[in-house]
Amino acid sequence: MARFLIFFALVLAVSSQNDTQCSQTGADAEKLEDCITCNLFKKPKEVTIRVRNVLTEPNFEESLTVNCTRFKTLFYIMQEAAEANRFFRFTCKYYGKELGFFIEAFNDVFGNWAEKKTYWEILDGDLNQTPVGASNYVPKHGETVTFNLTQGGHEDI
Ligand code: B12
Repeated sequence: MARFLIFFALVLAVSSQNDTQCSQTGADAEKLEDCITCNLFKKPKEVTIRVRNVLTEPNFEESLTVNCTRFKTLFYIMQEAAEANRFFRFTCKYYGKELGFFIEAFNDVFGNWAEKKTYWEILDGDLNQTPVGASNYVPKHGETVTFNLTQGGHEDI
């Protein structure tokens, strides 16, 4: 019985240590990258977010992997990325419960639909446009989601 209790205490200690690592806020990218294992009782989920602008000067492309995310939808995982690295800070507009948030800018680089027909499209791991926005999209474990500044509308426009 005593052995069982010691084992259980050890499991709890390891699990809560990982949980603290995995759920820290304001962590820098290096610390997040160190967080390789998840809480023993949670499934690991790792999502890479890529932000790509080859349309306007200065061009840039940055990626960040969020390990052990505790969130389901892309919008919250984006917040973890923004906490880890200021490059991933974004601006958005809320359109209500159904559509959720429209992503207007990364790092203060805005799409300009009205004048130039540009916007930040969201691409899944196969580089296809996601059928829903950031608030409803649920990335898979290991998926890379790309935000690409593009020109022209999506399929049904
Ligand atoms: C025009 C349009 C766009 C334009 C909006 C340009 C503009 N600002 O005017 C552009 C090309 C930028 C666009 C982008 C996207 N869109 Co769109 N879009 C439409 C479309 C064809 C018409 C919307 C409209 O004008 N309604 C009429 C006006 C009067 O009503 P409104 O409420 O003011 O409309 C606004 C919102 O719909 C908003 N908007 C447009 N798309 C999206 C997507 C999201 C997630 C949000 C929050 C808001 C939003 O822009 C409209 C104009 O301000 C609808 C389909 C439809 N027929 O409704 C799809 C639609 C709304 N879009 C859709 C999607 C998926 C996207 C993208 C996520 C695609 C992608 N993977 O990149 C991106 C958004 C990415 C991001 N940065 O967040 C889906 C949403 C599905 C869902 N339940 O989440 C729809 C329903 C099309 C579909 N195939 O099902 N879109």
